[in-house]
Amino acid sequence: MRITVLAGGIGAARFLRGLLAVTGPDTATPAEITVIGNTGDDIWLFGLKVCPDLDSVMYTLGGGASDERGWGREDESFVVKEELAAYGAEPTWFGLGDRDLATHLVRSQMLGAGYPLSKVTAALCTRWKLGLELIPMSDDRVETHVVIADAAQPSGRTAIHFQEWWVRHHAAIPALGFVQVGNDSARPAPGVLEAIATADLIILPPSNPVVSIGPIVAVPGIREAIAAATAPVIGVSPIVGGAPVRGMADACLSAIGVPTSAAAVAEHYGSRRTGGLLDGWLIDEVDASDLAAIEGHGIRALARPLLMDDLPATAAIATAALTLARALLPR
Ligand code: FO1
Repeated sequence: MRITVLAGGIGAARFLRGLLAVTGPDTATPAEITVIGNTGDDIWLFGLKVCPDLDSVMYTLGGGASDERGWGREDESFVVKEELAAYGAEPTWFGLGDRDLATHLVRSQMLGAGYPLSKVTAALCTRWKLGLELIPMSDDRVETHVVIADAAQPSGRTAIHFQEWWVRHHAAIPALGFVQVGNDSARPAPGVLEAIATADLIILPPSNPVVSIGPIVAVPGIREAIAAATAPVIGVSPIVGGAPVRGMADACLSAIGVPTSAAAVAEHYGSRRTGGLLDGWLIDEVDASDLAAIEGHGIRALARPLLMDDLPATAAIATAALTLARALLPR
């Protein structure tokens, strides 16, 4: 079985650990997994290309992630960061760890030598042995920028890089919207459309619907490929009991006028029967009252515990996604 997963950062990386656990070669549902990673979070800093969501998946599945931070490397130090600050080199608000810097140095060196990001990602992943294939959504530069109010501007607005909004300002400045800079000329990376077209199952894990899944399906051609795919598309709600399980998806959803609820996110993604993304939607049992509303949008729904507290819990969520997909076959 071929499974294609559209992945953001931390939530997706944790879900993938559970999916790998239940689709290994000796399980009842062995699968080849391809992950299409979000690169809208990417940022150039000090001449280095940082790819937070790709690195979250790579480090988490490779066993090198800092579990408590959810990003960057375990056993990390920040000596270079301190030295940069001593020079007054900005930005000082982004925590580049010493071990993490090696990833950005290798990546930037290979990009500088002319390798596309997809080739660079494959090269970096040979060290980490993820047990699946990780492809960036595009080899072209696409960055999520956040529109905020700015009285100093004639338009009353300005845009800052997603990372400045997220890390420096903790998403505390109201976002008036999100812009995918560079998106118009971006193309899916090699293998992305094929991974969608040949999948037996497509999964949208519990990633941020706006700044993780959103940028991926905004790359010209990807949303259309998913709508046309023969595989069922199953999503896992990142919202439980009216709040994001982790991160600040509520700040992002409110910026685009979507309520922070499992049902509202399903409606935002839309049913594939009406040109949207989803055939099925996993919600937590606390949101079981939403089941009818979600089914009313033409999306099959299943209520299961969705908190990924440990590997068995996450594996159970992955199994529930496979179960829901089987209930939807044949399309
Ligand atoms: N997130 C923070 O909240 N503070 C940081 O200083 C920080 C540094 C950082 C460095 C490398 C990296 O790959 C990720 C980093 N992140 C940091 C997380 C990052 O902002 C998020 O992982 C995603 O961009 C949002 O999912």
